Amino acid sequence: MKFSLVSFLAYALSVEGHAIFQKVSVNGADQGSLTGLRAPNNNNPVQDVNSQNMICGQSGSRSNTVINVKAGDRIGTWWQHVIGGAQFSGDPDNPIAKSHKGPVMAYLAKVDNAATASQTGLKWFKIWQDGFDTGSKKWGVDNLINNNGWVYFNLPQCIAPGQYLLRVEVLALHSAGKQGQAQFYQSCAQINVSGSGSFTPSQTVSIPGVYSANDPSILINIYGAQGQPDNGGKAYNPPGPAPIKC
Ligand SMILES: *[C@@H]1O[C@H](CO)[C@@H](O)[C@H](O)[C@H]1NC(C)=O
Ligand SMILES: [Cu+2]
Repeated sequence: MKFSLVSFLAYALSVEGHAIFQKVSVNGADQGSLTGLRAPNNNNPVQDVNSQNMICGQSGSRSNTVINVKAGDRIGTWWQHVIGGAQFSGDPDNPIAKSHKGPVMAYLAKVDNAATASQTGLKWFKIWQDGFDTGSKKWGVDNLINNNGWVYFNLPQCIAPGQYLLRVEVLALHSAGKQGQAQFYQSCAQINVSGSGSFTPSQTVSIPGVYSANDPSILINIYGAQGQPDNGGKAYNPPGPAPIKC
């Protein structure tokens, strides 16, 4: 019963502590608020893994811009509590509530025109993830908070040139001990990749479809015996496929 009390308290304290992926940087160059993004305009999580909102979040803003990048570039994605940043001065839940432990993951899907392509029926592959470090006891979300809302990763050098949707996802597991209570936050960036790579994935996944509500990475109690959010010291395997290796 201790476990459920702890997760209940974590939920009750953090019910408003959500976040939105709302800005991209490329090798440190800030692209501007909502530029090149398909992003929700509220910070409510998606909790139904079969919802179309799992793709790029609840429909909100949609940019006409496609961001030019090179394979291998260092991409930054910026997460804040509400669009624009903190909800109010001193907002303790910016960039996201500290309770919202969980992984951060990035997927790509090839499209003909990233500004106009439909986001349904695409073939996604994972390029990066930050799960849980059993040594430091830090989750991907902890690293996001420590970087003031920025999450950085490199676009794989091998990916083929062309346009893609880049979907970046935070999965908050603070209440995930109960089915349907894991919280998914995601937006998609519209990117045009140049380079000389030729990688095309041999295996892809559908979104929605890649996750199930009872996936052991999604229906999970992350609290140890003292109520600490360390997955009981065990390794954590983020849901979905492994990131590609170049
Ligand atoms: C995508 O990048 C290529 C290579 O740099 C460029 O020729 C093309 O115009 C770009 N397309 C868009 C839509 O920006
Ligand atoms: Cu939340």
